[in-house]
Amino acid sequence: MYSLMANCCNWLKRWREPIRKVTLIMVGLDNAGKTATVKGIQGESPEDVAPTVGFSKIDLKQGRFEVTIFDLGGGKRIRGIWKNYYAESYGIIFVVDSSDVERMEETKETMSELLRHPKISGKPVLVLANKQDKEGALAEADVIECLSLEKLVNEHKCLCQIEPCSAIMGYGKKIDKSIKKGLLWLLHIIAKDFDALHERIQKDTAEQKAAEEQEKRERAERVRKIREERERKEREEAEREGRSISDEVDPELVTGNPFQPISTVIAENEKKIEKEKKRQREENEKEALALKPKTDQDQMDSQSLISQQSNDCRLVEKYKSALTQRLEHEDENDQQVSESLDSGDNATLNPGTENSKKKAKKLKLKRSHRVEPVSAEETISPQPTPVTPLAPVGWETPKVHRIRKLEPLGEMRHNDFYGKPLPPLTIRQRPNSETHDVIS
Ligand code: G3D
Ligand code: MG
Repeated sequence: MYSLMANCCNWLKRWREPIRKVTLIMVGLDNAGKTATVKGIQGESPEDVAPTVGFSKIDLKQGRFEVTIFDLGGGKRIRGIWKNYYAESYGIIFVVDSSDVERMEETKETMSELLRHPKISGKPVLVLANKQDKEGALAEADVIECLSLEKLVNEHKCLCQIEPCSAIMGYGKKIDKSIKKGLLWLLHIIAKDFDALHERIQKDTAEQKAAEEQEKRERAERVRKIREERERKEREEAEREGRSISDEVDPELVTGNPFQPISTVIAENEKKIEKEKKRQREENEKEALALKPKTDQDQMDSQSLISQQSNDCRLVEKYKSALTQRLEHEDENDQQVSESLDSGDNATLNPGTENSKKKAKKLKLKRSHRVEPVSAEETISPQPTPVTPLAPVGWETPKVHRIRKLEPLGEMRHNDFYGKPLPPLTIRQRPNSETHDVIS
């Protein structure tokens, strides 16, 4: 009756206990059997396990505990990630390949480094001396000795339990009892001092988060500095090459949010197009303004040209009329002279009569050589002298440039087709002739 009452009290006590979330880490060298062990706990076959890349996680419920176990990769290169899980870990499961004596030293160093870590020291450690089914596997005592386990756990004040086991012996309910016993021991230790442990984990996790944030900021700062340095170099390069950096990078694109709603993008594009149109209109107006005075000037120039041309025409007309009058006047004179000549009034002719005859002859010649001005350009010089209609117009006999009499050819040098100098030309008299001939 008393024991029944005690059991009831214990059951009630446990029922009233809150559900506790506990995180555990499973570590150890690669090939020690960690994944096989985890799978066995989870109720899956531990055979044909693939090497763990990074980590795997399982969740299970054990009594009033919700347990999360992180199976962390044990390769030498990947062991660095272990420390990221130390802070939130309530306890440690360390798996040792008891059959691999050669790696005991490495196992010892790894365990020492683990227990030394400030976020691990003082926490409970379960050591699973795995692969006991294998021939030549070290017994529990030998493993303790090889790893100097007593010394290590005392140094770092870690409660420790070692369980010789075999992960491939069974899984689920048929799992190796040593594994189950070891897991229960660990959870029991954690439960015993749960509040203190929980407080520590909260504190360590907050510190780790702060450290991670700090690291993020530092990384962002490093990236910013690298980017600034790169932009500075690009600016310097652009300045050296004489091109504008704004042509290459649109600052709006860099600073703006790349994930804009489509309506915003369309509105912005419309604004840009409107701006561009406005700019073009302004430019066109400016060009039109710049062209206006030029047109006026052109008009003035053309007007002055027209007036000049009309002046020229007027001058030509004047010149023509003056010339016609002059010729008519001369014709009259000529007629008078010819009449007097025809009348045979030679006796009345004074010594100047002969001159008159010559003059008449000359005039006749002149008339036969009359030339009318063809165009203003031909007759009017660029700056014509003012011509009055009554003013006498020059009508001089055109100067005849006589071609000079050809001299007889003297000695001359000629070249042949190829440029070779030919013998000088000589003048020789033709036989039976007085004329000279040239014989080359
Ligand atoms: P790890 O996760 O620690 O790296 P694994 O180790 O769980 O991947 O196991 C590595 C190898 O050891 C596996 O074999 C696995 O089957 C085997 N193994 C795990 N536990 C035991 C055990 O208790 N006894 C024996 N004999 N073998 C075990 P493979 O051949 O798949 O590499
Ligand atoms: Mg593994």
